[in-house]
Order: sequence, then structure tokens, then C-alpha cells
Amino acid sequence: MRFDVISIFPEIFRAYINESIIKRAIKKGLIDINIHNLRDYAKNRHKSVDDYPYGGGSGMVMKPEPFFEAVDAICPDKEKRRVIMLSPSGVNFNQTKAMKLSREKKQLILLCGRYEAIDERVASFLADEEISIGDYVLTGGELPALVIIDAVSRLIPGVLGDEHSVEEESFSWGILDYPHYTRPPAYRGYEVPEVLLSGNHKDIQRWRRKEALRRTLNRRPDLLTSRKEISDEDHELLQEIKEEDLK
Ligand code: 9D3
Repeated sequence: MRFDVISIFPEIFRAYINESIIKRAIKKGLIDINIHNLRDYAKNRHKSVDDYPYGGGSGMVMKPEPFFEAVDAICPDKEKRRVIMLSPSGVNFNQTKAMKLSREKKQLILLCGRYEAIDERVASFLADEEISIGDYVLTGGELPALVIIDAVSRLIPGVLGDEHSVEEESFSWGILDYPHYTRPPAYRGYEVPEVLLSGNHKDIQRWRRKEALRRTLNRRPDLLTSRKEISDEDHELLQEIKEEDLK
């Protein structure tokens, strides 16, 4: 998969990309990430990439031309590119979206904005879609672009090592993770749940599923109500949790 990022702060990306899993994926040739400086595509004398908003108001608006010029220079063939604009007004990013993007054959071009906004013609006539990473206000689209690169890259076959279980991840998908423990078995009197030390694989599996469901019920009940169907075992475990909470 090839990612191209367009930003006025290209330095932001180096440190993250040069670490661990992403770096290894690049070395293995599974992904390729190219960072472009938007300012290189500003044609005017002052290389300005922003201007005052038509209609007035506070804050600056990013000019459309540098984005159009940059995208056309990076990939002139519309059939071979998918342009994603990072925007607080975009559609929310989630794991389903990450999975769809990881299967994309086209080059992904990520447009990052700064200032108050990007000229709407970029969203209307250059971008294929606008994505937000959540309901909080950031200072620009750079961190969201890294979030997308990270979430999409790890889903590409071969990017994660064998230590990561794809099978386990798909089983627990859509609910929160169970609590994890490692040695020592007691620390400052805080003990690891006995079942985990029992060696009884069946009991451990059941306990983990139950604790994952308990957390989901308490912290993210929306994840359970939006589920297509709940298995008989999950029903039984949820019933047990609800009865325990009455005590
Ligand atoms: C009231 C106007 N603000 C919109 C919420 C202006 C504004 C704030 C922050 C305009 C741009 C930004 C910078 N944010 C992004 O570019 C951004 C973003 C975000 O702030 N949150 C979640 N996802 C994203 S994707 C891009």
C-alpha cells in the first residue's frame, strides 16, 4: 500500500514513521509512505498557502491551488488514487473503515489542513472523502493522518508479527478487551485473579470473555446494543454479570 501525505508540517511525520512496526513494514516493502510539503506547490511569490475568508470572519482559510497542484503532481491519474481529506467535519473513522481502506488497491493521498479551514472546493472536487478521527478539536490534520496510516497499515497481511493473533482479534472484535496480568502473582498485596494461575484453559477462556463483556456493559453499552446478534454463551455471561451487580 502506498500512502502520500500532503502537509505544511512534513517534519511531524518522520519520528513516528521511523519507529517499530511501521518502519519494519516499510523495510519489508509492504507499505510505502511519502511526505510532501504543501508549500512546494504554492505558486505565488510568497509561497503562501492561506488567505482571508470570503464573506469575512476570523481565521485563515487554506487556498485550494496548492492542494490541487500537489495531488496532480503526485498522481495525475484519478483512477489510481484515492484522496482523503482530514477534516473535523468528516465522517468518523473506525475499525470498519480501516479494514476497507487496507484492501484498497489505489494509492491513498491524505490531505492535512491547518488554520480554520480548507477552501471547500478541495472537499468538493479533489477529495473522494472527508474523514474525522473523533469528536474533539485538534490543531490540524497531521495526527489524524498518522492515526489512519497506523490503523490501516497494521491490517495489511505481513505487517504484524506472529506474536499478534489475527484470529483472537476477530473473535473479540466490537467489544472491549479483557484485563491482562503478568508476574508477579502478588504485588503490594494486589493479587492476580486465581483462575489465570489455574492452568484450566476452558475456565480462563470463559473468565476472559465474561470480563470483556462486563467492561463493555459498564463502559461502552452502545457496543452491545448495536451488535447484530449475541451468542448463547454471551447471553449467559451477561446474565451472570447483571445478577452479580445486584449483590
Ligand atoms: C469551529 C470551527 N472549528 C471546527 C471544529 C475549526 C477547526 C478546528 C480544528 C478547524 C480545523 C481544526 C483542525 N482539525 C483538523 O484538521 C482535523 C480533526 C480534528 O480536529 N478532530 C478530529 N478529526 C480531525 S481530522 C482533521
